[in-house]
Amino acid sequence: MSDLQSITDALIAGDDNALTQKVQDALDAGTNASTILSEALIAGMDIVGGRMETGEMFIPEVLMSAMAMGEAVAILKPLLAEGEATSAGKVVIGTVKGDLHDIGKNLVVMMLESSGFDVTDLGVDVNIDTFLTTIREKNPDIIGLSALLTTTMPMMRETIAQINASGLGDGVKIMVGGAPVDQAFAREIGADIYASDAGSASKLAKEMMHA
Ligand code: B1M
Repeated sequence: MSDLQSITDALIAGDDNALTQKVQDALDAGTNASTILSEALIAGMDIVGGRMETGEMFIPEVLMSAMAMGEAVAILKPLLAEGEATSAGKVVIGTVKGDLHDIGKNLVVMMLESSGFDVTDLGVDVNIDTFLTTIREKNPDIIGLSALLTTTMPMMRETIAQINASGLGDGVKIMVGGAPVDQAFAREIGADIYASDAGSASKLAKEMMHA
């Protein structure tokens, strides 16, 4: 069995000890950190999602996979980071109210930080007032909103509307992402940037800062 396949299997099994060991073994054998992330871990979470949909996996099992994924990503993080010294800009980011998914958002945070952004991560289930207060406090260049559920996409729209109504949106770029979000929806709700994955999120954020 290939290194990557055995990593995917340990992720699906939610076996954090086996997973972290296999990730370390693959790194020691010379496998690239971003290959492990995209081809074994993110690919594995897609399989978990499919099994969740068909009822082959239940929430506690999905949660174990998610927690194991977090531990594996922590091992890869320093290797994926470019570690730029100066701040590329300030970002306030969170998963919108009603939504508890944070694996993808955490990857976006990791990529932004490794590109030199100063990131304030508000976590999950972030209500609109928390966004508004933090924007006032931090004066960010970019606000990031993540949503993984079709049922929380309207909260993304509402959050942007309230940011704009408060006047705090002036001069700030809003970036959105998450599996059910696409470019058309982003445009419709008034977001400035849509990013389909963590890599393009940091690339587009950098481009936006130099625009
Ligand atoms: Co949830 N869940 N979940 N879940 N879950 C999905 C999203 C689902 C598609 C599974 C399925 O049915 N196939 C489905 C949504 C269906 C829909 O809305 N149409 C679903 C459901 C239904 C639910 C519950 C309602 C289940 C229930 O209770 N009956 C419940 C909701 C809880 C809530 O949020 N209120 C629920 C709960 C959970 C867990 C808690 C068990 C767990 C989350 C743990 C955690 O995040 N800490 C969980 C998980 C793990 C998933 C799946 C399996 C994996 C999500 C994930 O981490 N993917 C997911 C199925 C799937 O996506 N295949 C599913 C890997 C991650 C790297 O990708 O998050 O897409 P992703 O992030 C990418 C991009 O989207 C992008 O970059 C990231 C990295 O490349 N991106 C951004 C994300 N945010 C961005 C922000 C940006 C830019 C890019 O700018 C700011």
